[in-house]
Amino acid sequence: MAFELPALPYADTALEPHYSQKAFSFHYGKHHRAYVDNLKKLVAGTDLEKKTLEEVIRAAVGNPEKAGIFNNSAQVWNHTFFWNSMKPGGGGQPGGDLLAAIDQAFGGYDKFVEQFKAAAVGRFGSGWAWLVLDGGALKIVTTANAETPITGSQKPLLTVDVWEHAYYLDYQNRRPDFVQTFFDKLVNWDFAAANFKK
Ligand code: MN3
Repeated sequence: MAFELPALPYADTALEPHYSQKAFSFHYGKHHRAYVDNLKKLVAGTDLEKKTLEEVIRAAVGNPEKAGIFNNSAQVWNHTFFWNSMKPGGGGQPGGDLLAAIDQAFGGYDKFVEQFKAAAVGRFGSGWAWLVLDGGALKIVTTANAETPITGSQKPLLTVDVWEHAYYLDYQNRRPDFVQTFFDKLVNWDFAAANFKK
């Protein structure tokens, strides 16, 4: 398939002031676009060119000779998932079955946010923090660099990009403030709930 930069699911000004148009212009317009452009170049003329993005990620993971393909394809997927993990007017608690599952797994919504924040802040260097379903149980996990839960058996529901490039323009070095704002103002629980039901 042809790999393309997917459109943002909202205007690049829609998350102001919590995630700025300037941040999107770099993070989406330059970083995400570069992963797409690099991937296209790396698979051009190979048997991976006609595969889906998920197939490319799974074909390349763990293969040192395909590290560039893995890193760029997984970063394309992770960023698209991250944009969908936020929405204009987001923030606050989920409802229904997902809230009940969070209460059961983490001892309440506030405890969940504290644990997620601790995991996201504790990921040294570049990576991602995720809420996943793992064998029917909700878990908070982090991945390094481009790594993504979809190469294993975990099903991601939600992610926060904790690469410095994700928050530096709006939050400078304050990763904890970015993750707190994500849960207070940005998180798209409708997206997570849809993934939870799939
Ligand atoms: Mn990023």
